[in-house]
Amino acid sequence: MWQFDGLLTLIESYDIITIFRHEHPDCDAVGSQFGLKNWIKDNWPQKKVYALGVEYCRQGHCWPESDSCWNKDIENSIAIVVDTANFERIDDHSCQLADKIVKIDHHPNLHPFGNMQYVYVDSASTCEILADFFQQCPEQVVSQKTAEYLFRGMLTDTLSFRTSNTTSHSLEIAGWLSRYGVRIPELNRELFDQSMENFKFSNMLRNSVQIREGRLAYRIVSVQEMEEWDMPIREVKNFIEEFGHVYEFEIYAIFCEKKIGGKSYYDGSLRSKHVTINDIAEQFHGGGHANACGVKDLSEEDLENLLDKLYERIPH
Ligand SMILES: [Mn+2]
Repeated sequence: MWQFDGLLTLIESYDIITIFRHEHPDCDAVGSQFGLKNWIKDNWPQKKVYALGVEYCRQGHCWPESDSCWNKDIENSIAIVVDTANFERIDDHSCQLADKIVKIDHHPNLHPFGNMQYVYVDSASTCEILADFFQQCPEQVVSQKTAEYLFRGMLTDTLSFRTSNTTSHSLEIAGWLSRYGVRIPELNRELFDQSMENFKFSNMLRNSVQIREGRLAYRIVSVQEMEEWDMPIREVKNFIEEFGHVYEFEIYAIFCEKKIGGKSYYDGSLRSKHVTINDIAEQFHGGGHANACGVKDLSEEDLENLLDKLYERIPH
């Protein structure tokens, strides 16, 4: 159980609450945003609550549209920023206009910001932290809608409770949320079923994956392939889990080519089953969680270096 000293009082004392999330939002970012918005609206219907941000989430069909509001409203609001490790990553920097900023997150707190912070890195998702907070507010109601928003974020950030940071607490919280009528099979299908086009693209990736000594699997996707398949970089990266279910692969990665001034550079997503790799990612303009992180702007030489370092990290 985590500490939320002052958070409830803070929410109660503001008439306007703005909720921000990170750019390229995933379902944990949007789920915690709408879960919090809905919970506040259910319990204090007179408050104005805005879920802000301009970019779309990949599973856009699961979520309401973002709100928009006047700067005047932001100025009078408390801004709650969810699932966002550093200030630069916030989708919409107008949060700095707010009277106070609160950070609620589960990423390593390397770049603290805000007047108050509730950062719990042992949580598998930000939605798990919020659910824990709601559980500690017995006076307030939790609707099915709120529970389902949070459940979606938990499901996606833990890949259906399969990641190494899934704990008994994650499952207890999920169990507690499911009491409020979470439609478990429907949510899973909605989040994880794919289109036929994506099915074909993933087959192509699987068939052409590169494997080093059976332990490190990766695929470099060229600009030309992304054009042919009409797949932007941020979508391609989501296919990394296609390599995540092979006994032999300890580390797996996907890299996307981009052309800058006629030269090729690469952005990548990295995953490992057990070994820590985020310290390696940090050497290549990246970072993230111990077993799930990213790198960017790699030259071809950087890419080779990175692959060597990742391979060396695997116990043989
Ligand atoms: Mn998250």
